[in-house]
Amino acid sequence: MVASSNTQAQADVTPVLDYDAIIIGAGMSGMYQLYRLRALGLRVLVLEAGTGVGGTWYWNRYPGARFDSESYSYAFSFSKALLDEWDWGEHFSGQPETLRYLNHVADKFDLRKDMQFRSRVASAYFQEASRSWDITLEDGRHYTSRLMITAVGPLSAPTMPNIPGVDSFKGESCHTARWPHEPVSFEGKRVAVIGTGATGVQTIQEVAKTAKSLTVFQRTPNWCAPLLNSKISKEEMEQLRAGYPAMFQRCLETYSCFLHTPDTRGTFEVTPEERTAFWEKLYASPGFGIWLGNFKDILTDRAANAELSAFVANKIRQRVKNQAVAEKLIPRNHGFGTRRVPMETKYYEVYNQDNVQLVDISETPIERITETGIKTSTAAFDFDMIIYATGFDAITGSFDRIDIRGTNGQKLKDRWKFGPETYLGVMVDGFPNMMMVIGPHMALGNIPRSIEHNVDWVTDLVRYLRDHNITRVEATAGEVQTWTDHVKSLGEGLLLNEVNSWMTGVNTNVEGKQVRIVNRYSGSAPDYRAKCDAVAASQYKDMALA
Ligand code: NA7
Repeated sequence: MVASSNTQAQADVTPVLDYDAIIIGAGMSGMYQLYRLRALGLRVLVLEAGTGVGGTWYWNRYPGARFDSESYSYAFSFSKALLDEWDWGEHFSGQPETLRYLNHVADKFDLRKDMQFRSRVASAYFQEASRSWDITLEDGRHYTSRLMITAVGPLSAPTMPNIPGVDSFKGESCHTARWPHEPVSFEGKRVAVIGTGATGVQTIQEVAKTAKSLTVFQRTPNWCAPLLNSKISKEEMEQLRAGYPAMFQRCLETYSCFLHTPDTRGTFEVTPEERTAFWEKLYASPGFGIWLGNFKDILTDRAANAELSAFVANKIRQRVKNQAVAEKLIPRNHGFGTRRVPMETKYYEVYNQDNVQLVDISETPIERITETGIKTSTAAFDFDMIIYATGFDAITGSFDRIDIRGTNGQKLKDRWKFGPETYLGVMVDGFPNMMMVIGPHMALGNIPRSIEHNVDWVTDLVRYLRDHNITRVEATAGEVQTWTDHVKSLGEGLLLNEVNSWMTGVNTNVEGKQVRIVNRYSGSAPDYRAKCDAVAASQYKDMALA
């Protein structure tokens, strides 16, 4: 690494490395990490598999893809000039607008000059002798770097369903996270969607508008809630801009960095009438309020959760005309908010349309994909197009795809076989000079807010290493154990951790991922930041520096 006070003797033994830092991924994490490390004067390269910046917002260009969080609260906050010049068009911006924004950021800060696209990392091996990482791309190109910073995203390894015959379909088919860059028309087509998570819901409500027929294959219904998006007028944008300092400050203070934060009251501390009135208000308000701004105990108290679930179930019954269909859309195996709540725009009303059919594959499972469509246990359907909204090998999946080996050839994938083990979600013992931005055990919440803190923290650490001529940094086994135990203990008592979902690391399409694990930090973001800041203030005394 470029050192502030390198002596000639040190320079002689320092191996010639291609880079001081290689960042994997050009999503929001990688973009901001590049910006910060370049400002330190480091030689940095970003390796990105796609052909452009944006990460999640580059890949997920499926119809209807959009923010579920308020656009302005989800944007970068680090540059006043950027905040001053960017106007958001909608309260919950669609993917095209978000991708335009991220390209604007890349242009403004000239980020692309240190980025290499079409560069999927296949392996990364730590070399003890040179205290560096050897990083090889799928096409064989190879680089060396003192530091490796993963910015690979928690939801970036899409998974196709493990249904026999997936490759045999002769019509058009696509996973939502691999959607083509060219426009796709549904007009006159018989379309199938498999999957009813946040992605499936957004896709379904869009495809239903123009498809000749839409057949939704639902294995597990999810509790969805109205997004209530709207346009932002010029005057409103100016008001929002004037309120940025207060808004970002609020995000720093709330539990998960969202604008919404739990009500201080318990569900049963109010009368039934007050309760219903509060829920009616939340159901009629835009965004995640009904999930994250609800009574404080809805995600920990079973009775409270059941009461809220019953309220939302009735909303579904009111909105769907055919009551047999409504009952199929009401989740039975988990309570409201214990999985990621898909935000919807007239999703339930879609099932009142003549061109839309719901197939409950928990009753009649899909047996196989055929050349012409989908065969369930009771029927065969023909389609022109099959859309797979089947989700991701979440959080650790994006790491598993890369052959990462630390000291003594230890594989990260093996190390995390029974769940991730980390220090602050940023480092792992046995993997020196590797830092993770938005890795496992991180406070996800409002992710860009977490990214900014995470990147700033990593940048401070890198600056410290540079200023002290330190070329090897590693978390200790003891600290990794302590942090991992802490993260696990924070997850106890949360109803969310008792349910199968990507948030608990379960993916039926991935071998070895059928058992629930704790892969996210579920404490408060302010607590997380306080812990990280204390470590920095201690000058990283609990880490092994050499
Ligand atoms: P999710 O939330 O993991 O949803 C995936 C959906 O696909 C879900 O309904 C699954 O049913 C279904 N699925 C997965 N595999 C199969 C198979 N083999 N057969 C039938 N159905 C299947 O992913 P999303 O992309 O919607 O959302 C991920 C996150 O991205 C989201 O929470 C936001 O934070 C952004 P299941 O529920 O497993 O029965």
